[in-house]
Amino acid sequence: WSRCQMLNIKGINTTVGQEQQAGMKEKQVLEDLEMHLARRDTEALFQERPEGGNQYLEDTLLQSYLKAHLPPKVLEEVHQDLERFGNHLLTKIQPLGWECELNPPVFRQYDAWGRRVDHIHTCSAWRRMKEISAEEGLIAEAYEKRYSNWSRLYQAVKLYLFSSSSGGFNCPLAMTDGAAKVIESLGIPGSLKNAFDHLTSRDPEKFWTSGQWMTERRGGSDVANGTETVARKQPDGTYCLYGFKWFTSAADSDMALTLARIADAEGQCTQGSRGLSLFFLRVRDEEGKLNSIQVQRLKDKLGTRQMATAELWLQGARAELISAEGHGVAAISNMLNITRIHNIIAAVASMRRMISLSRNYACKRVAFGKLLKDHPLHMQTIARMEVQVRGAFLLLMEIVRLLGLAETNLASEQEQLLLRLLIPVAKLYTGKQASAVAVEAMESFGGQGYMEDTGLPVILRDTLVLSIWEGTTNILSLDVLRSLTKSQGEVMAVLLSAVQKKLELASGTEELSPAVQRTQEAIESLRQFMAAAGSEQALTMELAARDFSYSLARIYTGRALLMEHAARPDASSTDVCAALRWCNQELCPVAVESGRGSYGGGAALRDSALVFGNS
Ligand code: UCC
Repeated sequence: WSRCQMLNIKGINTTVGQEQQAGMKEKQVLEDLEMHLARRDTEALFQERPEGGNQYLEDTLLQSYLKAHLPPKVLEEVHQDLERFGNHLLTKIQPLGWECELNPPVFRQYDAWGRRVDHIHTCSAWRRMKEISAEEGLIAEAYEKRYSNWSRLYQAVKLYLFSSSSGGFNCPLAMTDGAAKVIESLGIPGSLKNAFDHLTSRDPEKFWTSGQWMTERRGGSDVANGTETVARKQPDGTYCLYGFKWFTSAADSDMALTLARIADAEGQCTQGSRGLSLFFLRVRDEEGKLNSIQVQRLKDKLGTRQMATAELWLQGARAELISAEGHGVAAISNMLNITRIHNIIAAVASMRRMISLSRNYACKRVAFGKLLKDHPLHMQTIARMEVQVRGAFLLLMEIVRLLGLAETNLASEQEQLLLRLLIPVAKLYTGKQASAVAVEAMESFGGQGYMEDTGLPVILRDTLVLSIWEGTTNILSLDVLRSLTKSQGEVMAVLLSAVQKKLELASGTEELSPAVQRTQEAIESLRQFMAAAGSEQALTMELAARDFSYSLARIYTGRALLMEHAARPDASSTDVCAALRWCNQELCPVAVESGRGSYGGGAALRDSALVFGNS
């Protein structure tokens, strides 16, 4: 029956008397089918792969931002370098990044003769990334300050382009930058001059990377109570560190900054935050021997597998005290703020990469008789992601612009306060955005997005960590409150007045008026919430911290950044469209939730009942 059916499908009539002829035709059809299947075997590519080009040249928002902000002379030089770097990324660095993914680090504890070696073997592509980082000045640029306050922004742009091709090398770079920043903020003391020179070197032979060893067995968020490592003073003034560092990223680094509690003559340590001091140490000596450190094992992580994260026993590791005693957290917060900015860079970069690939695929993939780009619903989905990444990108640029001003003593007190507030706000917001966008973009490839060898799942996996390390969303929401408390609320006044000023600027552009209006309404709601929250208990503010931080991120991004960009005389219709679309979302979730009484009396009990199902 099926044979007849097959022949009928092919239009062959099998009436009596024609069997012989039909038999020949049948043979022919079967041969055709076989041929077709055989050809499919040899045709490896039956869908075109999405491809990116020169990331810099393809990124119109980045180019228009640089054009709008950089002095012409700086722009000219930077443009040339970024165009070259974009080509370098495409032809050389991206393939190396993929090699890093395929050859994750391997840990060998003993050699063939039973000697303990604790060797972390990294692939040649990973080691090449280190050289490239030096050659490209990915850390040096920020410290040489060739372009004064614009150097930091320029460095961030290079890191943004590098990030999603770096095969995870953006992680050691984040900590290296953080360590250089700590040393710089200490005034580059003589004993750390050598380390600073290595961290900021453009010479691949000389360049060092740094670790940031903060997390111990009791966890990574509550550093004040979780740090057990003890520092014992030595006759020469150095210290020996004893403890267990539970999560040390880029464990192949040359040096590290870490926290420990100094033991007094009786061996007693001060507990809590005030007992923590900051130390510098080399991981290995000149002969490559570990500094009284044992590697217990490498972590088995969901993502960032290209990078060796280890558990380390410090068994008397020689270290130098570099903060005032008991001021370790405040000292390392300089590092944290830099690594948090790198986290924002990685978040924006991964969103940009996923959307670029999705956009490219939409121009190649045919479904239901036409290209994906001609399906309005598909394009609406990509457009929504594009608005997200645009907002996040401008928020990132705002932060590194402010950081550049602060580092060249050009920032006002208000700008410094704004920077302190925006770092946790942007880190927590973009960390969440990036995962959501990566999942959405993955879906835009259909089943192919789920295939390991397309490289897309790698981007998703590596993005998921961005809301976890360097402070989870809730920890950073509390950090937002910390910055408010420390400035006695002044930072909010600064933020709101900055928003107001920019809104006035945007009011001159007729098309932006709906967005201006929505932002005004959101600011008013935020003000009302703040006024009411002032008389509430601390618990109310704690419960509101996450929604409050989201509100700041959405209002500031919508105002500042998307509207300011769209109000430029040479703004494109896309810039205007992005600002309007951004303001179509709920800009002030904290007001909505407070209207529902979600933070009011008994909120914590209600939440607990909801979670545990108690009546
Ligand atoms: O290590 C990790 C993995 C490494 C991987 C790195 C890769 C990065 C790649 C990025 C992209 C590719 S993850 C480590 C994760 N751990 C954290 O991020 C820590 C999370 N926990 C916190 O942030 C907490 O809030 C703590 C530790 C800061 C809380 O400590 P305390 O001691 O309880 O907090 P205090 O008492 O409020 O703050 C102590 C001092 C205060 O200064 P003083 O003493 O002068 O009044 C604070 O103002 O520290 C100051 N401070 C800050 N200053 C605290 N936070 C900050 C801040 N963010 N900026 C400025």
